[in-house]
Amino acid sequence: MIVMSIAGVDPSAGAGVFADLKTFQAIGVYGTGIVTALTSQNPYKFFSTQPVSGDYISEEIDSVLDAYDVKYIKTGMLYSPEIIKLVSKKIREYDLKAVVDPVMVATSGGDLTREDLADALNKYLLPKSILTTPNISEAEKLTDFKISTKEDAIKASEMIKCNSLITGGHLDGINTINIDGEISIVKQELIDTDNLHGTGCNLSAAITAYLAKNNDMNSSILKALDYVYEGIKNGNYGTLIAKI
Ligand code: PXL
Repeated sequence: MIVMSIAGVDPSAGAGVFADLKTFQAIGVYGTGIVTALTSQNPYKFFSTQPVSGDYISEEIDSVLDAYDVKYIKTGMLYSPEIIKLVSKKIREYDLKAVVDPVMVATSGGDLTREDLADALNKYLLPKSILTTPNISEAEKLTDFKISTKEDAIKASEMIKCNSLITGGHLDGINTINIDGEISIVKQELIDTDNLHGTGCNLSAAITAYLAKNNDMNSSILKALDYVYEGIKNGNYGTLIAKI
């Protein structure tokens, strides 16, 4: 089973395409990686971003899909509304099932985008996607609605334009899942750590890998939450041997 990540490169490989490939490997699917932008950063400091042109991203996607039969993809850092539009077009063209990590700013505060991407995500990408995995602040940006409680998260999930997992790292570990309008809550104990770089990337990559291994949406989400949780506990999700 071949999957694809469309995202930026973090050379320290905790986040971005390199991290996604490690997670794909750990869960046992073959990963391909489309680079939307280079960044120079490490888990503690963000230096700069060098975006790839839309035309070239398009060529990267075509070159892989010309040879490989890919059904499930994930998207991460898409950098600009132009790239969001282009990726939405490719999803339609190749009939891809996309899990969207609606990356807008880095945990480290780095410049992953120059513009407000929420409008473009809502207009072009989310309506064509099978799942999005915002954290609380991303969910707030997508819905223009402040989330302080579990009830708020549920309301926000009802406003988001596709199925969603709103992650609860900033809401007492309360993860809110909305699949076809059906809500479920999964609470995880918060782990006291400052090593959370790339957790969002690895979560959406893990969901994509589990889906590709024929798990349904709900069990893919539950297994991926578990995978990332174990990774945070061990301080290294990239090399974790997945529970499959
Ligand atoms: O986790 C958000 C993210 C996504 N993509 C890239 C990143 C980061 C955070 O640092 O570097 C490339």
